Amino acid sequence: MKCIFCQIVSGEMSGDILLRNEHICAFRDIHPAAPKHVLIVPNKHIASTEELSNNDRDVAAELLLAVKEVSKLEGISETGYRIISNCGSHGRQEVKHLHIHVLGGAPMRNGLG
Ligand code: DGP
Repeated sequence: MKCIFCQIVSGEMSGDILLRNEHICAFRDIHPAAPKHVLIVPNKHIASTEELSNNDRDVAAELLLAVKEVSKLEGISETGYRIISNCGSHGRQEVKHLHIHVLGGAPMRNGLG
């Protein structure tokens, strides 16, 4: 079956999209873990940070720059937020398409583990 996030990027599956450009797409997480929870994904299928190559420098930069745009759109740029990218089984990555979680809208719990 085709990757869920590829389907959202292509429009085959609906998604609450906030932002998109040539390289990335940002949409709301279907199971929000915070009042504001947005996922930023590359349009191109890259499975995880481990699969990023030197040819992906533009997309890697766009992913991080999109965090700032999302924070403005979600009204959390001043209060702050947390970004997370899970990778592999120890990272508990469920969807095997690289994504950055942007979480905010309330104080995050202490700790990262
Ligand atoms: P991760 O564990 O980092 O792979 O998190 C994957 C996230 O993707 C999880 O928070 C739920 C979200 N998710 C899974 N399926 C869908 C979907 O079909 N639509 C949206 N918007 N989010 C999804």
